[in-house]
Amino acid sequence: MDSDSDYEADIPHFPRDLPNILITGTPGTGKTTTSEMAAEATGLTHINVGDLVKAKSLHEGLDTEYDSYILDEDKLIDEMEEMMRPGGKIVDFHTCEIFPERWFDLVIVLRTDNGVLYPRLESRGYNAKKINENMECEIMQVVLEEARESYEEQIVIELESNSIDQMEENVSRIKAWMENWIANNNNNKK
Ligand code: DAT
Repeated sequence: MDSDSDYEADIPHFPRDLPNILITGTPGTGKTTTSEMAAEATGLTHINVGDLVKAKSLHEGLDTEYDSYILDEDKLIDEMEEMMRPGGKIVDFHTCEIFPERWFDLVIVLRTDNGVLYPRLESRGYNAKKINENMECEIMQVVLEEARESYEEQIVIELESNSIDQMEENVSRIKAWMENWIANNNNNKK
């Protein structure tokens, strides 16, 4: 990760008219639902990275123990680079440290209480090992720590995602943040 940051420093930020937002968090915290609602509210385009990985075979096969794909990170980054360049994307993925820092203007980490997350994961039909792994990930704040290590502190925002009300509130905040970003961006161009 550190070597990535050094490398990042040499790459210019591409100017973009619309921001790119990353919505990340442990599986089950509400990334896809929130991203879909935020895309609807803002007009930005939702990229579900998990779906993209499957659709374009950006993986090295299935990890049968965890019943999940083994990501081919280089292929994924190459695939997404052109999509990200013009801005206007909401990227939804359960890990955040693999992406170039320069892609994102805002990184949202969704958080869910244990007692709420467990039944969400159960109802997905995950096996016990996968449920425990994800519960531990959330309890240890793994994704939040990753986000704080991978992106500038001021662009990383932690949001609670336990209830529908909180989800709606989160979408409103994303929309307000985007409008603010656009206004600032246009002012800077004048
Ligand atoms: P993720 O994309 O992080 O894996 P999801 O959006 O697929 O999560 O949501 C998993 C399930 O939990 C889905 O049935 C919707 C529900 N859910 C997610 N966030 C919620 C929230 N804040 N309030 C109520 N239900 C939520």
